[in-house]
Amino acid sequence: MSFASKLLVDIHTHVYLPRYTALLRSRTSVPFIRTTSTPEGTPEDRLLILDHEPSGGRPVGAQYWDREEKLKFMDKHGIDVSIVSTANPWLDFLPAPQAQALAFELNEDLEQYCSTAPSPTSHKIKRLYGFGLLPLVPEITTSALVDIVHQIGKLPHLRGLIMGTRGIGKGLDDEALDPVWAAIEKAGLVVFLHPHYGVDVNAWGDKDNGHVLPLALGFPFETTTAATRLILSGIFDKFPSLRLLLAHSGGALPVLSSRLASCIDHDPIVASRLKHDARYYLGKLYLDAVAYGPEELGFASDVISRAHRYKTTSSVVKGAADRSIGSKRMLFGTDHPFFPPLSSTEKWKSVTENLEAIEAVQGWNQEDKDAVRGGNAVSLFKLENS
Ligand code: 5CU
Repeated sequence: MSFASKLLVDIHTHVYLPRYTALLRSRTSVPFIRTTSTPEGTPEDRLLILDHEPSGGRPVGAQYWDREEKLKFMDKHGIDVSIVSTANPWLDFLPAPQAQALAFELNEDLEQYCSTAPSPTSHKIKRLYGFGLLPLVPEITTSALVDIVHQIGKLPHLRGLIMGTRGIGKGLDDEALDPVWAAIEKAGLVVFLHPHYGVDVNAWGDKDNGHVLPLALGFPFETTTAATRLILSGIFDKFPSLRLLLAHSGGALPVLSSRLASCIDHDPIVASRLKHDARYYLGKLYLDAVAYGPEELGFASDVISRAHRYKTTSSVVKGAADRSIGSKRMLFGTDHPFFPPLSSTEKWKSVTENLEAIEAVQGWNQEDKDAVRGGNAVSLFKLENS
């Protein structure tokens, strides 16, 4: 058993870099950070990133921008390596020229954030790597996007890029993005697809449920829709080596993939568009293991395991799929610094729950669990090629 295959690697962990935080502080409309006062009169920073953020935003502090805090969090939870990404809403709200300039600067900043962190001297793998970002906003040119892909590809600690669901205004299945996907595939970068917009807090009802509905359901449904659009656009037929990692274990896509296949079969516009049954494409995906429960992780890995059977057939193949196959495409994450505990605890429940879930998946052996905790990330992000 190699040393690297035993590492704990967090692939879903965010930061607002200082340059981005300064931008949020300079704004007065969402997204922004404002300083208010607690009832006791202490100044408090609050973050508003969603349009209907409950209770005037949430408290925000050094956990969101200070690298020391990230490293302390990692130490506290035994996390060896983090692949850090800028948190939503990235550059979505900016005009194209500003988004383009800022993407370039933030990618350089993130490289610096990772490369200057103290790292173990005993082996090549560093403590911090990153996902860069693209200026995916309306009116940006394709060549500007491709230039930023090339920039990210050359920064040694950036191993992928994080992407929201809007594309340049017409979603991710917009053919104008084809040169961007081609450049990403060629550079061997992993795309981390992450939600921001969710569904309206008031969808189908009126009661105040805090942040629960947009986060628990809206976020994953947004990812489900965007990833499904990509599948329907034939992205994996056009770019078969593209590596797409979905946040929150792919949302509802695993449980809906057979229904998706059936709807495609019955739809005159789409039925002949794809080379394979829709379930085949689930096997091309990577999913984070941020699902908080062993049954959900086990189910998602079953769906991925099953996918290879659909390479040549579109009929249902009987018998249970081998869960281990799917485990090779699932990767531990924490969502830090989101989901802080409401009262002080030694460890964050959002971390321990995800680790316990991995440990408890029926049908995953020790090797599968180690792979999900870190081994898969070491291979996917080529962490041994430092
Ligand atoms: O709590 C939240 O709003 C979030 C968020 O915005 N982004 C994220 O990655 N996790 C939780």
